[in-house]
Amino acid sequence: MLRTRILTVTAGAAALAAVAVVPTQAQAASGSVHLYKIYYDSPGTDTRSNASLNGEYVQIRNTTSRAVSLKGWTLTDASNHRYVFGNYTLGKGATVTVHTGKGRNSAAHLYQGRAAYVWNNDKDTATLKKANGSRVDSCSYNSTRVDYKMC
Ligand SMILES: [Ca+2]
Ligand SMILES: [Ca+2]
Repeated sequence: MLRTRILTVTAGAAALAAVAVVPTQAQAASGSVHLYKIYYDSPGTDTRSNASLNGEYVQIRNTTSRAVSLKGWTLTDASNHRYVFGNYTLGKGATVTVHTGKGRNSAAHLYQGRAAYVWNNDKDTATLKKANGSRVDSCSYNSTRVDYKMC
């Protein structure tokens, strides 16, 4: 009776240890906050209207298993136009669209509030950095044949 109980406890401990190890490996292996898409040539003629400016955007995706605060992070282009994230948290598995023009920020949409385009229609580089300046990701394109880039 006692022997059986000890064996059961041992098996249980081994199972717990296995459970404890697996999520750690999964976190390390999968998931990041990264640039997902740049829509650099907004649809139609580039009139600089707010709607056209907002048709130009960058998407950032969080494939980690936890929400990540982007407060103080920066998104810059090749000529150092800089967008600084405010008090914003990107949920786990979520994607945020950072539009060039003006608008009301929400969980899924942020607005740089600009009156001019940022992402060149031919070539450019988007760089995402943490508040401390360390680079998180960058994404370059060099084509006028398509209007967007999947990073
Ligand atoms: Ca256009
Ligand atoms: Ca640019």
